[in-house]
Amino acid sequence: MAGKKSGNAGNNGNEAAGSVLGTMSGAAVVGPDSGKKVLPADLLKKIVGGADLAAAITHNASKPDEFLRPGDDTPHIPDAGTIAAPASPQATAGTVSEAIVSDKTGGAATPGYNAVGGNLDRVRVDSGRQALTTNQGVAVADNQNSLKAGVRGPTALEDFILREKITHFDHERIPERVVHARGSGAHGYFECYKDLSALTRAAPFAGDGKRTPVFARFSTVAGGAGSADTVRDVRGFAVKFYTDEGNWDLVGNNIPVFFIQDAMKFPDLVHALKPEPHFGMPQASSAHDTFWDFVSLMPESTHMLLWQMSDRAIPRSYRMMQGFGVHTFRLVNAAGESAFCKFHWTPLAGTHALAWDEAVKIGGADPDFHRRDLWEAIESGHAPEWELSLQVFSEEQAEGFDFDVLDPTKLVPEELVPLTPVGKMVLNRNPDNFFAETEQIAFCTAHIVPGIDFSNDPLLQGRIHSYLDTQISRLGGVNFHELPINAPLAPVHNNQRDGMHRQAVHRGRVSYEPNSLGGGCPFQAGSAGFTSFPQPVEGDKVRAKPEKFAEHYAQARMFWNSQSTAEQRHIIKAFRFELTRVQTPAIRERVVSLLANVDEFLAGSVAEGLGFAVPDPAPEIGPVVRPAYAPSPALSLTAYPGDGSIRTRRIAILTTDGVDVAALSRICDVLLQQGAVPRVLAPTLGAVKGAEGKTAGGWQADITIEAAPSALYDALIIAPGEASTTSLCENGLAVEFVKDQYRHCKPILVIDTGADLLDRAGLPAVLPTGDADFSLINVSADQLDEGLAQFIQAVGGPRELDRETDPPVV
Ligand code: HDE
Repeated sequence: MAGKKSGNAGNNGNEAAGSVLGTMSGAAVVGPDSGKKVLPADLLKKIVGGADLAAAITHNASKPDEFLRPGDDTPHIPDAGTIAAPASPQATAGTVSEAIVSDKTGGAATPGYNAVGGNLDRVRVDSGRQALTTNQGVAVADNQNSLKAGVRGPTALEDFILREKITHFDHERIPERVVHARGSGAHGYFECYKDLSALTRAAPFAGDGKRTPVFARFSTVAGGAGSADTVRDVRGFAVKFYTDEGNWDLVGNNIPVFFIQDAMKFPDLVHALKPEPHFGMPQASSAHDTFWDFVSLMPESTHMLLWQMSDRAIPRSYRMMQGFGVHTFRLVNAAGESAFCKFHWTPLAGTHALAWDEAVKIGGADPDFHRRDLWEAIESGHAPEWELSLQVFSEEQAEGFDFDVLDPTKLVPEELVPLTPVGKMVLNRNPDNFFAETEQIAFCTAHIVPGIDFSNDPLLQGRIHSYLDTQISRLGGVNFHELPINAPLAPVHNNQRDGMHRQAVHRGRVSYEPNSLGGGCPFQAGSAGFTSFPQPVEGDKVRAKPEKFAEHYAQARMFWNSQSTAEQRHIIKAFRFELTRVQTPAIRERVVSLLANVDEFLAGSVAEGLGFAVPDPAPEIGPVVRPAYAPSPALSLTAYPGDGSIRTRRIAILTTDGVDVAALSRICDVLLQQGAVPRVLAPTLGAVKGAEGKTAGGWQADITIEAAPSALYDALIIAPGEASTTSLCENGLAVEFVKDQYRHCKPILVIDTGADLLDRAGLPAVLPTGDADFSLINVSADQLDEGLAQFIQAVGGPRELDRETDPPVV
């Protein structure tokens, strides 16, 4: 073709085509008159069109843009790549035979369209009314017997059906996540309240009321995939936004700070946290020597340790915990202006926690407690919601802070930078398939979109590498982005090719850029694409931390001082529990020496429980200025009580034969109207009989007292009925049930004779302080409605933590 114009008038292309036809020696010429090299029209279009495209792009016009010249503006954003429009679809085809259609091939690619992305409809499967087949689509006649040589003989090697089935089964498992293995997730959407384009050009914030589909996954950190949900642990809070400018993953936790300041220490932290390598224990728990050995030598962990020992680490529900992006991020608007930003998720249901004793008991009674809770809430139409708020601050403001905003062991107090609500997330659809969606979803901090950028937080910088890398082994190769749950809704077009499990069928011969044979496509987007914020960088190449990173205790103290008395009590008890399980005395003492830098009472109380005097405070790292912070009320769980509703709250109603049927019906009706989940518990399953021996208005026991202990319920009602109460008083399980409800500070409503069970359980009528216990409600039969109203208020409010004594009296 060199030196020749192609596709010009008067040239039907046959002549030119002659020299470029082939894959090597030239394709067979077909046509009505092959002697005259008359070519099929499609082939002509491909050859001539391709040559025209190549000729249209005479040189690489983007080249000069690659260089920064004196006086050039930064950020340096190149122009979009040059493209040329093909004269026909054939001009960019890999093969003209794409016009030949079969049931399998379908037609040719739609120009500019990648069918791998998009919604999940393209891969949904339902087998209703379908026969069983092999993976090759061959119908299976007998799914009961393997193929044998004689009915009592050996199995034949040729049994391809058995072998395919067993082989697939043998390979069903994939590696679990190295951390955050245990988790659960759901689909939903993010809705932006107001256009935020002045602040960021990020797609989810690009319009009033704009909705972006999301998938959120909540998780624990330490345990394996089969571990219990309610262990004491940090919770992961990861959200994938399928924005129209690509996927953005906000991979956060339910605690706003972290243990370490540099990615270099993450493998050490996780090795220390995970089961000890010699005997593989303990599962899903930080209460062992290696964890506390490590963190006690890492004073920067102190702040996070206080959060981890607080009730944050035993949430009542995934739906009732906050989420935090942890690191400082950047927002960038279309003009290239940038501000720093911290991300906060706040649950509309309020922040609520379990009692430690309760969390331990739930671990045995229902290890799937949080997974079930999320699933059931969505299934019953109570879609959980979180509000997203931003803390936005400038670089100049950040320089004035007492701490370094690049240090992930520090938070930005709300008193310094208030929260601005910007939108809400609603999770309203459960996955169809746990493995395909929740397990295969691949979150990655490197997944950001135009308008969002990283800060230089050294922990974040390391994460940018880690997540993509880990998915390669977890999901079996570099094409995990094509898994349906990971595929963006935004179109994907690039020159990345091949690799394990590739699904895309790329058309054409071009897989490089720049090109002319593909008309220059896919082309670099220039200012329409992602550009990194041009943050100036200075200084020597060095392995070190900035000075402000050396102060470790001021914010730990702020957190401690911001907790309610009950929360402080729980923190002390958690430290005592964990350190009691630590076997090495020197490690226990080292931890307390960190606490001695935070608060005298805290350190003293922990030390007392461990049977030693408070050691000297851990030595200072160097000359550091320790700022003094006022308590920050927002750091207490009590700051977010929720809307007081009892929707989705699980209420146990203890009954047995002889129950007052009318009262039971009324109780259930009222609770259902409130959106609560009443559960009738009785010693055995089956109909619960009323006083006259009749079936209780159709009420059946939902579950037995034995099968669903107290810890699984938010509150308790002891239904009235003389015979019923008498028999429950003789049932040790029922008595234990009542005691646990009291010990876990939950509301209890007793009606009429039900009060006998309170006496039998030895519950004090007033709080240890001598004040009335408004969550222990005792009414006569004719006051049922008033009692229920008070009960509903108590369930919707905080637990009656003033019941707690050390040791518990009940
Ligand atoms: Fe992660 N983290 N992490 N992490 N992380 C992973 O990625 C890592 C950190 C967080 O539901 C892994 O897909 C490094 C902070 C969540 O699938 C891995 C460092 C925060 C999830 C990884 C951190 C998190 C992960 C394991 C320090 C809160 C679960 C499997 C430099 C802001 C996401 C995987 C899900 C998962 C690495 C620290 C949150 C190995 C190297 C800080 C919520 O890539």
